[in-house]
Amino acid sequence: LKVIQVPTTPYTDQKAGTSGLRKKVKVFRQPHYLENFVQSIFLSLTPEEYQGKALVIAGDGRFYNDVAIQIIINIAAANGVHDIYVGLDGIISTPAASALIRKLNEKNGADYCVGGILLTASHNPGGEDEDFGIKFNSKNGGPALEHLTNKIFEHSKTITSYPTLEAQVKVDISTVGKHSIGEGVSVYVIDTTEDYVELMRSLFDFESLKAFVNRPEFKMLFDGMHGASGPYAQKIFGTIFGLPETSLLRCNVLPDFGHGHPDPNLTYAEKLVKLMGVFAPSEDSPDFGAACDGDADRNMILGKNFFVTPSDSIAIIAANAKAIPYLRDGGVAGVSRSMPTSGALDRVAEKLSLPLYEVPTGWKFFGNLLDAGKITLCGEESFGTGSVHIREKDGLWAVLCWLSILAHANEGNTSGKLVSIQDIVTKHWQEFGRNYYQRYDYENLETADADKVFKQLEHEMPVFIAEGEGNTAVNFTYTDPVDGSVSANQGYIFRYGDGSRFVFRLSGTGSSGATIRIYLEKYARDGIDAKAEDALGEIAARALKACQIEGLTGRTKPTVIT
Ligand code: VG1
Ligand code: CO
Repeated sequence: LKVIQVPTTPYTDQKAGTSGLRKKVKVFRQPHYLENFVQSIFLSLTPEEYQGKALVIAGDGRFYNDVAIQIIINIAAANGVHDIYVGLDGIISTPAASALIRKLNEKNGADYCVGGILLTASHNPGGEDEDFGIKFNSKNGGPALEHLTNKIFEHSKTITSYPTLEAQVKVDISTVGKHSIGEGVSVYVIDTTEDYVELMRSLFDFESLKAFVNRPEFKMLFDGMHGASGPYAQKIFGTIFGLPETSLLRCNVLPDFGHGHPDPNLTYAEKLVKLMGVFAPSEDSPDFGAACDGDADRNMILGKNFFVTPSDSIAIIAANAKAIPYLRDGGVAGVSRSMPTSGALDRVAEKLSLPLYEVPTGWKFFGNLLDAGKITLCGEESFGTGSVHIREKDGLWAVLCWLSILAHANEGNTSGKLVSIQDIVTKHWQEFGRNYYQRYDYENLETADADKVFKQLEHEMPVFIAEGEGNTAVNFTYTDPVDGSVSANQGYIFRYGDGSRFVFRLSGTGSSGATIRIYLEKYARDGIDAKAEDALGEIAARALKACQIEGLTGRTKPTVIT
């Protein structure tokens, strides 16, 4: 294989956000833009880590995936990577990629697979005029830690050339099998649904779940949002559980997600939300509904006429671990949530005497805790839930957890009326109290306006502190208990004496402008039946006053409320 060095000039904007580099497709199409970033990944590793080793290239199926995969195959081979794993048609969901990296290293020795390059912009829209994304996951299957993403950024600013194959190869990724590209270098095109299904089968009781979902009084809907979860969902819910095709919505992967915004929330999964009767209750609504995002790591859980907040979801999974076979058998060592995620999980941890860790936003921060065995379950308010089985959040895993909890709650129930998702959540609130919760997103603001909002918040901190006994206001800094690394500037927390709070953060996943997120939370031991927006009314008003967002940005209301 003859390798050539291609001269290039650096870009200055390749700094990873919360989860990799996300930009418009047209940005990635600039000369050498993708190549520079990919080579910067290699430059940030030592040659011993990848030469003669394996690399996974995953993708969520979005526009430009196919082109990018071929470019990366050529650069990886030129860098001396020996075995390259690519998904059939280029598709490997983010959780399946994490699982694959881990499995390759379990099977072939821990240093076999250096990690994976994941081509995804997750829940961001796809298509020629929309977003593309790329991130590196390390050999534990988890997103690269900050010291590594910082290194990649540094290299991207100084890169002068990258290697690639003189005779560019183009691998047929539509056929499963081993494609030799010369001198022992191979591209393995694999269908990862098999491996992923086997992993799920090892965690859950598929037999009892199958029996449960086929009960005549039970009806469920799954919405793949035309993202990467589709093929996996079809296999588990369709082929194995035998659900009818009418239960599986949008499970075909489309490069533009059918012009949709593949983010499973109350705004963007609008059709499912309607069918489930969340805003217009009906006796005929199905019993269970779920959706995943573009790369299948996020999940939304719905019951009959009911929405489960992600913050409650992780708390309830933790509280019901006995309903989930591998958690029942293996136990739960500890739990973790991202800072803006509600304290519902804290209540469970307290009651069950489990260690609880509060980390900054972004799944990478759970990695060390999971690797060190300090936690078993973790979650984020942004529809992310996961466990120690991989190092990414896992949408379908969360759906299987909830089906297990439902099945368990209905064991021996022959009344003809199922214990519902709402019953389970209500019972949880009765036992632990309720953390009312809402998130306001102000998307795509002018960056300068967003800066003004944060300046204003700094002025407001002492005002808020003086306002009430026990009030605090801080800019969140995290020290990783495993490696001692410090991450500063992770969001402004305004906390009342009773633990209620509002939090401000700048999003790190957008591809243009700035997005401000406001997180509102109020804990109620009793009085659990209010509407979230009512219970949070006062806190919302105080938060809006604190940030003056309307005056400073001209926005009269959030783009999305979840
Ligand atoms: C958002 C969420 C965060 C999540 C991240 C990646 O980040 O808030 O909780 O980990 O997306 O999720 P930000 O910086 O925009 O708030 V995904 O499914 O896009 O990988
Ligand atoms: Co995602």
